[in-house]
This record gives sequence, C-alpha cells and structure tokens, in this order.
Amino acid sequence: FSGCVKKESTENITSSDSLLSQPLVSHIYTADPSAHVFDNRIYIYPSHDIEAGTPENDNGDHFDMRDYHILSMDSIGGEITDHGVALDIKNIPWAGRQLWAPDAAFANDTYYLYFPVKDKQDIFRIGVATSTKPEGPFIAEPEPIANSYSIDPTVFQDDDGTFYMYFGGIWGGQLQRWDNNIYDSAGALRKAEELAVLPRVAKLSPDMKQFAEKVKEIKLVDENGNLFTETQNDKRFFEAAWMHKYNGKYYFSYSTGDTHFINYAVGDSPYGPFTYKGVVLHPVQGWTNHHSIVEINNKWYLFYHDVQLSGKTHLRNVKVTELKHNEDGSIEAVQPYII
Ligand code: FUB
Repeated sequence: FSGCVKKESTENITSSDSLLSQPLVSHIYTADPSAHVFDNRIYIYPSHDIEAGTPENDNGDHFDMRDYHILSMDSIGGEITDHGVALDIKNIPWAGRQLWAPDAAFANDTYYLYFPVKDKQDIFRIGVATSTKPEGPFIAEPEPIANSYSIDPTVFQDDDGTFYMYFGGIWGGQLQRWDNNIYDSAGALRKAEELAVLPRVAKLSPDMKQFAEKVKEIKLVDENGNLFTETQNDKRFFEAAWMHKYNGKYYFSYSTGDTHFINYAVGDSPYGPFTYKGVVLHPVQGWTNHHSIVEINNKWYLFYHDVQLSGKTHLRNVKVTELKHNEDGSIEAVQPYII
C-alpha cells in the first residue's frame, strides 16, 4: 500500500462498547494516535507500524517505522480515509532510523507535523515538517529542532494562542541520557529508590519551528507534593505525553510504560506542577500504551491503540472511545477491550 486512498466504513458503530472493540483501520498497522479537529474534520496522526524484520529488544528497535500515513473522518464512527504517505524517512535529510509517535498543529496558515526519529548518530531528535494541508504531504525542515531530544512530541495550544511542546520517553526513548539538557551516552535508567526521570516542556517560537525557551522539566507529584521514585513505576512518567485543558485546568496524561497505564495529573499552569489523579486507560493488549484526548462536538474522546489485529506488540491498530470527565473534574478510567 503506498500513496493511494483506501476507505473503510465503521458506520454501524454506535455505542462506546463497540467502538472499543473496533480498530479504526485494518489495511495497515497504526499506533500512537494524535487526533485533532482541523477545518471541521477529524485528523489522526499515528505511527505507521510495519514488519521490518528488526529483532525485538528492550530499546524498541523492532519499532522500525519508515513513514507516516494520516487518517481522517468527518465524524466519530464515520468513514475513514487513509491519505497515503504523508512523510517518508528518506525525505528527512538528517534522519537515521525509527520514525516514532508524531503530533500535529495548525498556525500561520500552515500545518506542522512534529516527529521523533533517530539521527545518523542514533540519537533521538524531534523534527518538524510543514504542509498547506492537514493530511500532507509534509516537507521536512533540513535540521531537527535545535536543542530537541528524546521522543513523543505533543503540541498543545493554550487559550492565549501560545503553543507548548511536551516530550520525552525513557528506556529506548533515551530521556535518561539528558539530565540538564546535556547529552550523556552513559546516562542510566534510574535505580528503584532514585527520583524518576521527568517529562519535558518548551514553548514554541512564533514560526513553530524552534523552541522559544530553554527546555524545562515538568514536576509530576503525588497528593503531598512529592516527586515519584523509579520504584513507583505505576505512577511515574515513561513516555506518550499529552495535554488537554478542561474547565480551566491543565491535564497532563502519559504512559507508565513498563506497567502499561495511561495516567493523568492535573495542574494550574502549562508548566505544572501536575498532581497525580489516576488512570485514564488501563493496560491494553500489547506492551505499549499511547493515546490522545480530544473534544469533538462537545464530547471528549480517547484515541489509543492495542494489538487486536496482529497479536504482536510492534504491529498495532488505533481505536477511539468516548471519555468522561466527572463533575469533580476526575476522569472515568477506560477498561480496554481484551479478547
Ligand atoms: O511507536 C513507537 C513508540 O512506542 C512510541 O514512540 C511510544 O510512545 C510507544 O508507543
């Protein structure tokens, strides 16, 4: 499959239960869905999983993706369009290998695709590519974003128009190598009693192609204001940051990686601190858990993935289900569909 448009109908889906059991597309493997509404249409920016034949290891080398396809639909449950290849690794001048979880934003009459990929020295950096259309094709900038590192960028626009990028991922995502924004190839995973590595944030410049400030750590804390230690690995940050705003509060959600939860933490500023509140999504089938949370026509939705179609951890399929915020601002945790 390359470049052409394929459509799949999910028109008969009505309840959230059936949404939970239904991959959005099955002609390609997709993961890490970052959803947005652009121009009254829902666009999903996923990773495009492939069977590359790269042996599996703890660094995630088997997630050896080489391009992006963007999906769109006019409503939840509507027909899905796959817009074909939006960006190919061979057209990113500085890229080495592994196109991981992307996100997108719209500003300056331009669509921006943000993506992590290892550079030619095998260090994850974050790149940006632009298009006049939400579905691309996208043209990559010649260099990664200066001072960017690690994986899983997500871009959030606050009510005052300012854009922030949240990013980072430990283990294969290399965040443990970047204390104080300085690279140390020997930077080790934290020991059980040590404080966990923190996710990162930076404001974006008006041209959306650079950081407008020094990258900062984000404090994720418990109800007493204490940072999590590595041993609290059902609560500490691993990867897959996402930000949404609800009733004036900032909701930072993320994957706990090796314990497989999507959790959320709430704060009063885009920079945090964020206080841990609970689970958004319980572990899905497959090792990774990665999501986005979006309001569409006054309802909130959780986009996520599992491995229902393949049974293989690196060949995932994206899904969507409704997400409920309770009156007190808490989120009702989603129990995923398990065969
Ligand atoms: O898709 C590759 C990696 O797997 C992502 O960057 C992580 O968030 C995990 O889902």
